[in-house]
Amino acid sequence: MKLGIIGKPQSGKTTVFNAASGQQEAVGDFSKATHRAIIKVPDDRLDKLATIVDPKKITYAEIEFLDAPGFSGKGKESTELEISSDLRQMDALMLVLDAFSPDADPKADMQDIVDEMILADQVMIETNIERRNKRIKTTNDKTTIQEVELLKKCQTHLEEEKLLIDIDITNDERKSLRSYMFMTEKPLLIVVNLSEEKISNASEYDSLFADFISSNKREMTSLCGKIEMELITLDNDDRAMFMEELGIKSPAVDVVVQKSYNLLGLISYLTAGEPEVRAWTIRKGFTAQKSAGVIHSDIERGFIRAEVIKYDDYIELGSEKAVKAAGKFRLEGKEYIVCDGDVVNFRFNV
Ligand SMILES: Nc1nc2c(ncn2[C@@H]2O[C@H](COP(=O)(O)OP(=O)(O)O)[C@@H](O)[C@H]2O)c(=O)[nH]1
Ligand SMILES: [Mg+2]
Repeated sequence: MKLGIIGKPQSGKTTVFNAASGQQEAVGDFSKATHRAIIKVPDDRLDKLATIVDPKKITYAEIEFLDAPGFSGKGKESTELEISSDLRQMDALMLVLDAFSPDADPKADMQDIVDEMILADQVMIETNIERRNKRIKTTNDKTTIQEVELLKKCQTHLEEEKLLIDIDITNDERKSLRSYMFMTEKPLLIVVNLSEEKISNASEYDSLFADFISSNKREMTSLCGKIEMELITLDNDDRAMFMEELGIKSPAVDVVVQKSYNLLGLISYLTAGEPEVRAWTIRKGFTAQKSAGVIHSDIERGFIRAEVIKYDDYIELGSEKAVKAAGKFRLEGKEYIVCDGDVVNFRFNV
């Protein structure tokens, strides 16, 4: 899964990127550099399982982060849209808002970025309608006519300053929109970037964005990017001490990653063997057979049964043997819907 970081210039995008990735890209500069990183999804369930299984290695789920410039932050006044095509490839967006400067106005900044996303989609639609109309003139192709109708529907929706996430269309129509990679069709995580002083009353921002995130596929969280960036450079002991001093329970970056995961409807199931304890990313609602395919298509094809232990049972009882003795070891068929945190072993035959 790919997450794109967007926001006004100087809102803390690269700071948050560094905090999440542990990279040390220059902050506070106006260069239009693009940064990429693969980030491990923190998951202490893997660490706990590892204490039981003692594996050779632990493999976390991964997310790709892209810190890409392109938004002017000028909202409707934007004249040149320079939104990088890389951003269009993202599965979800994280919008970083400046709430640390003395004259910060995160709500207004959010509106500006949303306006810019709407503008970008409008431009994309206009170009495509034009191109298709030309084709219709020569071919009178029926599918193309339908496509234009759908694009016009989107156009009207955007003119009302609404995001395409919320447009009321059929699933098939939504599928046919996918290839345009519209900016306003992506799930959006708002990240309010607080100053060091405001970190203790972060909740005051919750109400500010409550309305915006009440629709589906939108989430918010707040953090202090600057502190988070320092946290990630510390070793575990120092980090724990620093966090206690600041009254932070878990690094906010973990929350960011978790929330992006939820936004996309992603969950993980776990495998726990001696060679490796590992998290596997699936979509909510995947059957056991489909989930097996994430490991290898052979396991999906030759699926026989899934041996499933609930994570909590595994930890509480302390071993596979004890789980079996307690009658909590389950054999599930291919239609079983895998849950977040299921510890699974697939039986298969190829
Ligand atoms: N006080 C404070 N300053 C921050 C915070 N996050 C970023 N900054 C500062 O804001 C400036 C811009 O940050 P940067 O990450 O480069 O923003 P970008 O242009 O969006 O990538 C830098 O001088 C940062 O040190 C924060 O949480 N608190
Ligand atoms: Mg930057």
